[in-house]
Amino acid sequence: MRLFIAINLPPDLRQRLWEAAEPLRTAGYPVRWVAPDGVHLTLKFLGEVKPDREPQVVVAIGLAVQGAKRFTLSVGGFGAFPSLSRPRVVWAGCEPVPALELLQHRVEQELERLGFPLEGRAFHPHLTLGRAQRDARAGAFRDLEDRMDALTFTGESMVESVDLMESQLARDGARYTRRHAALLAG
Ligand code: 2AM
Repeated sequence: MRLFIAINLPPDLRQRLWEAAEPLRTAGYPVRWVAPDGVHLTLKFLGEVKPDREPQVVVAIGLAVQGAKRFTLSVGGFGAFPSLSRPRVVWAGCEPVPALELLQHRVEQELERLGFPLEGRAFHPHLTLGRAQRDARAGAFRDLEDRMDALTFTGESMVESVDLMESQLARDGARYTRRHAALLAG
């Protein structure tokens, strides 16, 4: 099973974000857009995991969140990785507040104990809105930055759990299912 650890947002916030990003979708960029219910903040991608290891992963997430309190996640700003001119991922930003960075760090630490390699890259908390097609031509995104600058969106949500998610790859994009929720303290 293909697993990752994520923070999920409430449906109304995802919907508002989807609506705010509409000018990007209608601009005709060569991007596969993520449906609103597929938008999440990935803390750690685990990849293919044997089903009998899932209980260990659940325990590790429990240890990672131990003592962590609920916190407010702020969403705002749009961008792209690795660059706005040749994007692979188009995203909405999340404010890298200390509670979020600490949580991500602890998830990394606990999962490393189980043999999942540490992420080599810095943590840039984001919500993936779309993924560029591999064969997108140079120049296809010329006005992306201007279009993003014209968007105004801010949203806040109380983070109440860290979730173990399963990703099932399908022809029309990935389907995500929540397999476990590790609750943060109130
Ligand atoms: P992304 O949003 O930055 O693309 C489920 O596939 C989640 O895991 C996605 O949100 C994706 O992050 C992340 N993900 C997928 N493949 C990954 C990989 N090889 N390394 C790191 N994260 C990955």
